[in-house]
Amino acid sequence: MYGKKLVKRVGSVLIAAVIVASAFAVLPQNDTVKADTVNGASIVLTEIMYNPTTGNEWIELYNMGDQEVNVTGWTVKDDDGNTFAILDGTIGAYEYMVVYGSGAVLNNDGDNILVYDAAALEIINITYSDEAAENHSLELNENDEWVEGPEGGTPGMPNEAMTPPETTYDIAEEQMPWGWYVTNVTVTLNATDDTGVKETKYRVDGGDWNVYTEPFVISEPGSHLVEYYSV
Ligand SMILES: [Ca+2]
Ligand SMILES: [Ca+2]
Ligand SMILES: [Ca+2]
Repeated sequence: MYGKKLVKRVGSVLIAAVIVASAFAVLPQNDTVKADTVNGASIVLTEIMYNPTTGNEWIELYNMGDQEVNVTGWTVKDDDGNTFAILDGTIGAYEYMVVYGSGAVLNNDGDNILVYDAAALEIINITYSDEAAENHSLELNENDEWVEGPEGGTPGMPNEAMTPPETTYDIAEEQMPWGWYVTNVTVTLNATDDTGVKETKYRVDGGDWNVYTEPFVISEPGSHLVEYYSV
C-alpha cells in the first residue's frame, strides 16, 4: 500500500485582536509520510479514475509538502510502458493536480501506475485492483487503503474517504468586548477524529511548526496569528 496519512484541517486564530478561525484541508508535513514516497518527493497519488463512463481516465496528485513542486516534464506511465500523461506546471503546497490521460492506459481490471520526475527518477509506484464500479474512482483513505469513491470521484478535492481530525482552540482568558485581550493569552488546542489523532501542530506568526503538547502562552502585545492542524 502506498498511501499517505490524509486530509488535515488547518485552522487559524488571531490572538489579541478579533479571533478568526478558518479551516482548510491539507495533508501532513513530509516527515509523517516520507516512507511512502520515493526520492523524498512530496507528491502523492490520492485518487484514480480508471473506468469512466465518458471522458478521459484521470488521476489525482497531491502535494503534501509546504513547498510548491515543479512537475514539468514528469511522466505518468503504466507498467507496460504506455504513457498516460506528461505533466506541465507546478503543484502548490497542499494543492491537488488532476491529470487526464489520453486513450485507455489504466486497465479496468487493475494496473500499475508509475510516475517519474523530469530526471526519470521514480516518484510514485502503486498497484490497484478493480474495486470501484464503473465511473466511480478509487480513493485513498486515511488508513492508506484504496477504497471505492463516489460516482465521478472527487477530482481536485479532498477524498470522501478521508475524514480529517477536527481541531478546535480554547482561550481561557477573558476577551474584551472590542475583541482584544488585555492579559497574556493561553491557547489550548483539542483534536478529535474517529480513527485517532496522531499529533497536533501549531505555529505563531508564520514561524516554525511546533508539536502541540500543552497549552502555550502568547505574551507579546499586538496581533498574532496562530495556525494549527492535526493529523
Ligand atoms: Ca480504463
Ligand atoms: Ca495499462
Ligand atoms: Ca479527490
